[in-house]
Amino acid sequence: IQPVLRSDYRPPTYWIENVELEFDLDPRETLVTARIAVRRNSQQPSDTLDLAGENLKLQSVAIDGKRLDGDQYQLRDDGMTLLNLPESCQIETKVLVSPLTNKSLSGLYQTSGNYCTQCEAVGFRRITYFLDRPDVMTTYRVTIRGDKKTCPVMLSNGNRIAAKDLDDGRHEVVWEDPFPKPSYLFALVAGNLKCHRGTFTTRSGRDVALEIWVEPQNIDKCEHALVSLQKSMKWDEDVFGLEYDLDIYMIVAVNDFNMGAMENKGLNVFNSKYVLALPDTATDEDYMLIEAVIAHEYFHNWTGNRVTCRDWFQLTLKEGLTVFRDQQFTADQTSAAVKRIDDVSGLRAGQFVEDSGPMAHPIRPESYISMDNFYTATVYRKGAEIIRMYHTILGAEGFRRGMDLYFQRHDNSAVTCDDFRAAMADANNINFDRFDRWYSQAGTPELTVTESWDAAKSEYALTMTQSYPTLPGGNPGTEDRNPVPLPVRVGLLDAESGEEIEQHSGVVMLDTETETFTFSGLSAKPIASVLRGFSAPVRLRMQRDNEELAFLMANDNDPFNRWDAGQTLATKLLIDAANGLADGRALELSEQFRDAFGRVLSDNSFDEAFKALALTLPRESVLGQEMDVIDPDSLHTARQFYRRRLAECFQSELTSLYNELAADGAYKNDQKSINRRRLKNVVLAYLSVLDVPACISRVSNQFHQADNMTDKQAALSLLANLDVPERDAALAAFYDQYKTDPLVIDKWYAVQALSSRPDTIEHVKQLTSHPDFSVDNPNRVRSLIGAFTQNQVRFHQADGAGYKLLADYVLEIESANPQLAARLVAAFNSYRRFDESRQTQMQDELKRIAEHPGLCKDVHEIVQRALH
Ligand code: HT7
Ligand code: ZN
Repeated sequence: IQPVLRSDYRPPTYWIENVELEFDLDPRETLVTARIAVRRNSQQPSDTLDLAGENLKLQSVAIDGKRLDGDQYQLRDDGMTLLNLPESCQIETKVLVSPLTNKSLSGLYQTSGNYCTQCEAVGFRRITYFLDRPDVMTTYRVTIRGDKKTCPVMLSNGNRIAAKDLDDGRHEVVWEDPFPKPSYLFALVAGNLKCHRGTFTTRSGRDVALEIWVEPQNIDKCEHALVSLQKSMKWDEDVFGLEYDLDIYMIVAVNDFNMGAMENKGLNVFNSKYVLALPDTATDEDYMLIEAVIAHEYFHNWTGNRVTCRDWFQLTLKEGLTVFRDQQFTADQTSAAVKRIDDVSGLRAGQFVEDSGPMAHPIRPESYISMDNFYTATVYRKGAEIIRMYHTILGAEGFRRGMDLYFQRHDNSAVTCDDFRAAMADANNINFDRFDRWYSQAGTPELTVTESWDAAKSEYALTMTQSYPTLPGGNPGTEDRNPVPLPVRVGLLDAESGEEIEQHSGVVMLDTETETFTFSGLSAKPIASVLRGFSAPVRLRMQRDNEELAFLMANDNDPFNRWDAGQTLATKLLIDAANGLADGRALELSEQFRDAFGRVLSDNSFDEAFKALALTLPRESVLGQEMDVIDPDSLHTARQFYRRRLAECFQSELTSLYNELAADGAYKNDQKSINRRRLKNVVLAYLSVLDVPACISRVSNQFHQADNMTDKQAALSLLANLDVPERDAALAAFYDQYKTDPLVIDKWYAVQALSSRPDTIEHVKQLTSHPDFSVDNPNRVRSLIGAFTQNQVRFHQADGAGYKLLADYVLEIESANPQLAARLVAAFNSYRRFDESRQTQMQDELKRIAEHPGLCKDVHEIVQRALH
C-alpha cells in the first residue's frame, strides 16, 4: 500500500464552480445524482480529471448532457478518470450506495434507523464521485427525497429553500448553502427526529435559529447543549470578534459515530454522548465535555470552515487552533488553573506516550496511509500547545492581531500552517521562522534546567538546555532535529518567606540549544518555579530535592506549578517504591509526602476542584513513562499502598471532609457545587480502599442515595474494584434502572472494564456476549474494549490474556469499521517499553493481526509502524 506524501501536493487540474446533489433515499439502494460544474485550473493545464470514488455502484456518467460509453472514462476501485475534457463543462454521475450495510460510519449510513453522513476526512467519495480534497471549495444545492413516514425530517447544510410532497408517500426538500465549502463539510441527515429550539441574536443584530435534533425519547435532554451553544457564540464574538454567518445553526445527535462530533457547515453531527444530558444520566464531567465539544465544533465555523486546510497534512491548522480556542473558552467558563491542569494531564497521558512510540509524528505529518489515523493527540493536543506558545509570546492582544490578519487574508480559502504562522508574524512584526520546527519535528523535547548561585555577586542563574530523545527508527521527522523556540515562564520565590520576587517573574525565550539566564540583585538564593503554566510542551528535567518540591507545593504562586510540584514528588516516590519492590524492599509511605498531603488537605485557601487535583496521585499510565522498563504490577501495588496508607493516616480528616461535603443537600449545577462533588468523590475514593465495613457502606450508601449521576457513577466505580456483595448489588441495580438509556449503560460497561479485580478479563469477555453489547456501536465498543485497554494492571496482565482479548476483538471488527479497529489496536504501540515477556506477547499479537488476510489499511498502517 502506497503512502500519501506531503511533498506530493499538487493543485487540482479543475476547480468545481458549483454542485447540485440529489438523493433518493433508500436503505439499500440510495440513488445519488451529482451535477458538477467544472472549470480548468489555468495554473495546472490538463484535460484530464481524476475523481475519487469508493464503494459506489456507478449507473451512468454524462458530460454536458451526453451519456459517456464505458471506453470514455477509466473506472478504478478508488475513483474514475475523465479524459479529453473541455475547458469547462457539467459532469453528471448517478451512483447507488447502501446506507443500511455501511458499518464503517463513513459516507452515508444508517444509525438507529435514521440516515446520516460523515465526510471528514475522505467520506464524501463514498457518496459520489468527486474532487474529494479540502482545497476544492464550492457551493452546494441539495435535493433530498425520502419516505414521509420514516423520514419526516430531511436536513442538509445552509438554508431550506423549498419543500413539497411527492407521489407514493414520499416528499422532497431542497437545501442551499451560500458559502463555498470543501466536500468534507457536506452533511445530510434524514429520519424521525424532534427539535429543541432556541435563538441567538448576533452582535450586529441578526437572529439565528438554533435547532438541536434528537430521537424523540431524548427531547428533554437538550437544554444544556443549547445553552452551551449560546455561550460559545457569545464568547467568540467577545474574544475574537467572530460572528456566526448563516441564519440557522443545526446540531443532530446520533448514537453511532466514530468520533466526538463533526463541524459540517450549519449542520453539525454529534455523537449523542456530547449532546444529551440530565443530572440523573450525565456526570459533571459529561456536562463539561458537552459544553467543550459544542464550543469546539462551533468555533470551527471560522477556524476550519471559513478558512480551511489546503490538504490533510495541514489538519492541525484547524484542529490545533480550534482546540486552543475551546480550551480558552472552558477556562473562562470554569477555572483557568484547573482547566490547565486537566489539559496538561491529558497531554502527558496521551500525547507524550504517542510522541515516544511508533506513531510519533510531527503536528504536520509527512505521510499517511489512512488519513483517519492522523486525528491524533499530537495533531490536536500538541497542536494546541503550539498555538498556545504564540499566545504566550504575543500576549492576548498580539495573538488577536494575528487572528484578525489571518481571517482578513484567508477568508473563504484553503491554506497552510505556514500561512497561519506568517499572519501571526506579520501582524506583530516578529520573526516566527524558527517556529517552523515545531511543525516538522516529532518527539517531545526535554528541557534540562540546572541552577547556580553566586553569593558574592548576588546572582542566581538558570541554565536551560533542550534536547530530543531518540525515537524508534524510521519515523519521518525524527532525523536531524534542531532546537525549537521555547517560551519558559519563570518565577523566583524567596526561600525563607515563600513570597514571589516580582521583578524576576516572566517569560524567558530559549531559542538555542542552551542558554544561561541570570537574575541579579538577590539577597539570598531563591527557589525557582520553572515552566509555569506548562508554557511549552516539553518534559522538564530539573533535579529537585524533596524539600524543595514540598516548598513549591506549599508556596508557588502559579497554581499549575504548585500542583505539578506535588505530582513530581509523588512520581519520584512512587517510582522508587515500585523499583524497590522488585529488589525486595518493603513499601513505606514517605513522611515528607504524608505531611505535604496533610497540608493540602487542611488548606482552605484552595478551591475544591484544585484541592481534588492536588490530592490525586499521578495515574499509573503517567508514572509508567518515568520507568526504564514499565512494570505495571509493581506500579499498581505501590500506588495502591500509598492510597491506603494516606487513607489510614488521615482517616478522620478525610471522613469529616467527606461528611461536610456530603451534607450539601439536593443536586445543584453551579460551579461551586460541581467542584465540591469533585472533591467529595476524590475523598471517597481514599476512604474506599480502607478495608473497613463502615467505608464500604459509605460508598454503597452514596451509590443508592445519589440524586445525580456524578455521585452514582463515582461510587459504582469504587465498588467495582471491590470483592464485596455490595458490588454485585450495585451493578445489578444500576443496570436495571438505566437499561433503556444506552449512554448510561456505556458507563456500566466501562466501570467493569476498568476494575482492578483479578477476574476483570473474564468479566470483559462475558460482557462481549451480553445482549446489550453490539460491535456496530462505537460508543459501546469504546466503553468496554477501549476502557479495558486503559486498565494498566489488567490489560498488561502477565499471562498475556488481555493482549489476546484485544487482538481477537480488533480482528473481529476491522473489516466493518476500520477506523475504530485502528484506534483500539494503537493500545499495543507502547509495547517496547515493557519487559521482554510482555514485549514478545504483544509483538506476537501484532504479528497475528498483520498476517490477517485482507487486513484493512487503517489497522495495517498502525501495526506495520509498530512492528517496524
Ligand atoms: N473535525 C472532526 C473530525 C471527525 C472525524 C475524522 C475522522 C473520522 C471521523 C470523524 N468524525 C469527526 C471533529 C473535530 O475535530 O471537531
Ligand atoms: Zn475539531
